[in-house]
Amino acid sequence: MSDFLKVSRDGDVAIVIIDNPPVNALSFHVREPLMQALVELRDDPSVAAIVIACADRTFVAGADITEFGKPVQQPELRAIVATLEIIAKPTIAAIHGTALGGGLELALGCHFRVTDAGAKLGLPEVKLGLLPGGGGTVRLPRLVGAVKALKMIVSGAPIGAEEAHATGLVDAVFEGDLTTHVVNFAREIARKGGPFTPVRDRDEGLKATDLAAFDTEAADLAKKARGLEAPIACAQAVRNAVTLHFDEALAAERALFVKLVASDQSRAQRHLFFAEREAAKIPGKDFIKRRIARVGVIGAGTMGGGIAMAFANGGYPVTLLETSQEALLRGLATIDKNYAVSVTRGSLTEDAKRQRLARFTGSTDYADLADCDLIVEAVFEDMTVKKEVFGRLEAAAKPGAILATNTSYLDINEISASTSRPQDVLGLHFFSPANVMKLLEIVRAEKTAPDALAAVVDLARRIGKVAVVVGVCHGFVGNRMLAARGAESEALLLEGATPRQVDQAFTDFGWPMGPFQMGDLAGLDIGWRNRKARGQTAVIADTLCEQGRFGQKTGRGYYLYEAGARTAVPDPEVEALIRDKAAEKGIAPRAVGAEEIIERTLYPLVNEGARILEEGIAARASDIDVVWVNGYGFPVGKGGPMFWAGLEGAAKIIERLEYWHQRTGRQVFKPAPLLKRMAETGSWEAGE
Ligand code: T1G
Repeated sequence: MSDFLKVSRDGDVAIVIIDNPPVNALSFHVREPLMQALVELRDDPSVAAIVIACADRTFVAGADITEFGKPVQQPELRAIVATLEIIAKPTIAAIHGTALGGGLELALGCHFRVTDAGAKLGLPEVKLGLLPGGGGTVRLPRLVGAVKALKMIVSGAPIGAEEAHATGLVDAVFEGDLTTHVVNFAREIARKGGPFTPVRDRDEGLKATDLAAFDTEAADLAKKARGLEAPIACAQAVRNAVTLHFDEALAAERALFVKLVASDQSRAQRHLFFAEREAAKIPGKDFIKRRIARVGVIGAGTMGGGIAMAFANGGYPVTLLETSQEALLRGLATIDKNYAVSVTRGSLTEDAKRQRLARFTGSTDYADLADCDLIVEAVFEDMTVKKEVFGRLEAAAKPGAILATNTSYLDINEISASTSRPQDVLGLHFFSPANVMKLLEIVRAEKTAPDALAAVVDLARRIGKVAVVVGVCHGFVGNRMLAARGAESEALLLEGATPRQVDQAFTDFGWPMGPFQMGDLAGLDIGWRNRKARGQTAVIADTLCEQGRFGQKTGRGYYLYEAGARTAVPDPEVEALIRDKAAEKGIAPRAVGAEEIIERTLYPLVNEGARILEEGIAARASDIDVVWVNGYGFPVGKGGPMFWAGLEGAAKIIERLEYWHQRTGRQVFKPAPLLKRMAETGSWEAGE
């Protein structure tokens, strides 16, 4: 047939095997021979049944995302599915690995779906700012019911083989060799004879849909969309499947798909899909990664405990070291409590909790780190303390062990230079809570060995983190840019904005929360300690901290929080404090609009990003987007600050930065040369 598709025969059973590495995406060069094969096998009287399977590690993981935004080449997936589902002889999809997006839609075009035990099935298009465009919104509800389909399609989360079988999505789950099982299954079905009902005609289940309950569920899900169009479109399309005739609902799905695929939001989310994968690639030749089988963590406080959990959750045995037995037991108790909360919430089974806790070994003796391949220190953020720890580490750690610091700000070159093995030293900057936050800034120090770097980049994927390699500077990529945004947020308060107004502008923009609510959640004392260590000040934030207003943890910060509550209530005392500080500085309050708030906080963010690229602290503009989306809640529908700059228009950003630079004289507003070049060329490439 073709390099990407083979047809084999087992007697009267024909097996169509798609072979398009790495994930059997339905690229044009697969679709064309697939359509041809189906037509030939349909018309071949010696063929009693047709099986669709895939080579290598997975069933079809979807349409080819790289083809979106380009002229569509025929045949499209929906034409292939329409041809497939009216074939009179039985058709069976044999699913291993993942059947995602167009891959599941292809399988829904078959009369039957069988899987192996490890298979995962889902329609994740919403994560690309899309909805299933190959009939998934109309066929899936016919098998699993409208509400289940709604949840699967709006969340984009895959389900396992057992659940797929239980919900009627698949007809059988086989242990062992799937091909043998599916051929026997096909032969048996063919022997029993048809007629075989296409999924499109199986709408009895749909008729029983409680539309009121459906709409309630859809409304709940819509609340979480935060300005994203795709989740709303997904819910509408599934509702159409219930209320409209099949072909009408299919046409409506198409119209929604065509609209979304051309949208800035989908372009932004597709950008992030590839950006996350690009970020894990270290430019230069392939290295033999150092082997990491056992991990050590020094410090069982909030960060240390979370980091240790991240490794244990990823299947790694962890040695957790503390200075005293008491501190160690406190740390282990917190870890146990965190797991217990997950069990209570149903996101973890009791058995999984036991397995994870069994991976922990507590110690107060550095000698117990001797068999660790990687050791991460998460002790107090002070250079003297860090150097003391690294001094003891390099004596205890075995040759070739990677020594990592979790510092958020300190100079890792200085730490590494304080050891005799700088080639083993790097930064692993986790974000709090480290067992939850996906982002991991991997900091390459001047002498970090490439094989050590490659090993931790690989390890990050294995523990479910999104890794970005960055250089050494104050605050690396994320916190350095945050400082640029933070300074302006405070200035806006002094000039007349309230914390609520600033935060509202951010949530309207698509952030989960604004800078002041985020500050209260993280704890204002962290920034305070850091400013003091650097001899910097922030008049309002410092004053709040001097008054013991550290945020949620003290029940008051920029906002008031009822005991144990997370709802931020504006506090007139804070607004009065801000007015007093402004008066002391001779600043007369004025009206500050949302547009100005976004300009003065996000344009400097982009500008600082450009400086970071100029200095080579980040290898790609897209790396900065991955940092901000996965570590700081930058809205996915905007693609990250550097991608958003393209949507917003670099020329406009420069014009407004120059305006504010003129008015304030502040350096954060002085346009970076690379930003100017971006305005001329339309891409960040020029400076990379
Ligand atoms: N199209 C093109 N390239 C893809 C791809 C896809 N669908 N999926 C993966 N790749 C590339 C990826 O960029 C990387 O490339 C390599 O394959 C390995 O991927 C009409 C509209 C399947 C779970 O959203 O979730 O169908 O970096 O590193 O960790 O309704 O890939 O090596 O050059 O991620 O083992 C819907 C997307 C599409 C699933 C495997 N499908 N893929 O994870 O490998 S839209 C998806 C994944 C659609 C229809 C619609 C994951 C994976 P490179 P990887 P992995």
